[in-house]
Amino acid sequence: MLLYDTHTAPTPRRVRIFLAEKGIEIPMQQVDLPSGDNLSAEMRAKNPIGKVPILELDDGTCISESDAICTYFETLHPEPPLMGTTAIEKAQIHMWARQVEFGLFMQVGMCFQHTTGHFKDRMTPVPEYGKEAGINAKKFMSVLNRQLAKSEFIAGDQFTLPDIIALCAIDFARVVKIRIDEKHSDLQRWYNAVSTRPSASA
Ligand SMILES: N[C@@H](CCC(=O)N[C@@H](CS)C(=O)NCC(=O)O)C(=O)O
Repeated sequence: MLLYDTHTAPTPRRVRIFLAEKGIEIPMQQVDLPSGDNLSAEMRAKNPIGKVPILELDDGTCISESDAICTYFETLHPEPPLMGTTAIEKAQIHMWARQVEFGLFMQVGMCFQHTTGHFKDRMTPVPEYGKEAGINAKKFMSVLNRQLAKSEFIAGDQFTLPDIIALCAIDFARVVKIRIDEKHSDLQRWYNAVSTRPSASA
C-alpha cells in the first residue's frame, strides 16, 4: 500500500490526519505539484484527473478522492469512528463533511488558485472569481461559528471527518490571508482544540 502525498497541499493532509487519528501508518511518496509530476501519464493512470492524494493498494488498485480514501480506512479500521456509527451520526457527519467541503474547503482552494495564479501553467486564473470565493469562505466561517456555539465539534460531541476538512481549509486559508474573525469565538475555541490534537501535525 502506498499513499501519494504532497506535504504542503491541504487535501492530502486530510488523509494524513485521518490516518493519524486511527493510529495507522502507511508508506507515503511525495508528489511535486508545482513541477507537474501529478500530471504525468504514469500518475494519470492512477488518477485520471491528475490530483493527489491517491492510495495505491498492493494489487495496483488505486483510490483517489480524499473522502473515498478515508471511507476505505474507516471500513477496515472502524475504531475510533470518524464517520459515525449510527444512521443519524453517519448522515449528519456526511452532511457536514459536504457542507464544509463546498462552503469552505473548495472556496479557499478557488481563492488560492484564482488569486495567486499558482497553477497558471495548467488553468486560467480568474482573479474576480478567486476574490468572491474568499468572501464565500469567510461567510461560511460564520456558519461554523454558529454551529460550534451549539456543539463541541462540527457534527456533534465527537471529533469527526468534517472537523478534519475544516481544520485543513482554515490552516491553508492563511496563504490567502483569510483568518478566523475575532468575533468568531466559538470557531476559535474549536480551532484551538483541534489544532493541538497530535494528529494535526501529521
Ligand atoms: N476532490 C479531491 C481534490 C484533490 C485536489 O484538488 N488535490 C490538489 C492538492 S490539494 C492537487 O492535486 N492539485 C494539483 C493540480 O491541480 O495540478 C480530493 O478530495 O482528493
